[in-house]
Amino acid sequence: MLEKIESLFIDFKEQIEKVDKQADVLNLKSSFIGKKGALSEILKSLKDATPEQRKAIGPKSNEVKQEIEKKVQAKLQEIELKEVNEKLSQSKIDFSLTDSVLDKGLNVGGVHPVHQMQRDVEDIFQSMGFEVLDGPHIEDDWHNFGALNIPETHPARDMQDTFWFEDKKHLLRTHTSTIQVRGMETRKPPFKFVGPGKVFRCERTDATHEMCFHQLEGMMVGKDITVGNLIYFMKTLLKEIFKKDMEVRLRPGFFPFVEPGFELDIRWKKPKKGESEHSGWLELLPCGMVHPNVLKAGGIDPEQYNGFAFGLGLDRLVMVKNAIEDIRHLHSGDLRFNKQFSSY
Ligand code: FA5
Repeated sequence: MLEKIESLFIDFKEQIEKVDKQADVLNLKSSFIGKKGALSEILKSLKDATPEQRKAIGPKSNEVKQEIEKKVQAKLQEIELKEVNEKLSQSKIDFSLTDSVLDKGLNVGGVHPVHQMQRDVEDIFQSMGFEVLDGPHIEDDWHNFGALNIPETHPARDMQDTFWFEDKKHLLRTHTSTIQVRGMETRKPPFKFVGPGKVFRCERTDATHEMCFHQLEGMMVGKDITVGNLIYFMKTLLKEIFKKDMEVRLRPGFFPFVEPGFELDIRWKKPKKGESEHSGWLELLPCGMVHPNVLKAGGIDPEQYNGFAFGLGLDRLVMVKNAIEDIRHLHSGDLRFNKQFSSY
């Protein structure tokens, strides 16, 4: 039997050299190692072999099977490469275009600075063990408000001017805190995740406010989590982004979904002569300890678990990092602005 397996392999090697179509390779594979292939036929007489022979035949047939798999994969890749090269040789794309040609005025696309910032922040949190979650732009009342301890008549609904749909039940999410709710619904503690994305508010634009901007939500739930943990992650984030210690201040902040709640501001511009010491701060990163009602709404027992949450303004982070005076430049679509960023 051993000899039969060896000669089967030699036979396979000869035949695979002769095929040059994907379908033929796959047919050849199944005729040799498929369920009804030649190898299975040989192995049918394994029952008549002595225990000694079986000890040798088992590993040998596995080895041959693996070798055949490898050769099949290599052949399939070879055929695919040949096909791609043939297509390329007939295409009209000029692959000899060099950087110097591009310098002469051809426009190349690039990653938008806000998107680049989102990727950088995601990388930082992933390196600290956070998952990255997504959520829909169109939300219902429960995920945007109700589950976040903001019932229908609560005045906090007015803090974020909302674009409602005509049915008055759906809306464009006003914050990424919706991702908190969806994350809690699908996970069991302990967990930690971030959720970036676009958010929408029906508000007047100015140098620091857009109607459509980007946030990145973060949440960590487990046992005995403290404000100390929250501050550690916030400090690490800012240090990684700015590569230096930034001047920040933490002040009490009210959000119905956290208790206690904080506002983390970052020094943005130097105050000019005569300005108050509070000018030059930019509200960047509200955060706090998750309110027990929010945990309950997410199906988590607040007697056993607690956690922190934060909602970072990504556009504002890009502004501080690049000394951009007006947020409206970011989404103006003005290429003269976009081209100043290295990836363009
Ligand atoms: C919120 O949206 C809360 N959901 C954040 C939060 C999450 C708090 C978890 C506590 C726990 P706020 O409305 O302050 O909070 O927005 C968060 C950040 O988004 C702000 O600090 C700011 O950086 C940014 N931001 C808010 N409004 C705008 C706007 N109109 N244009 C650009 N950035 C904005």
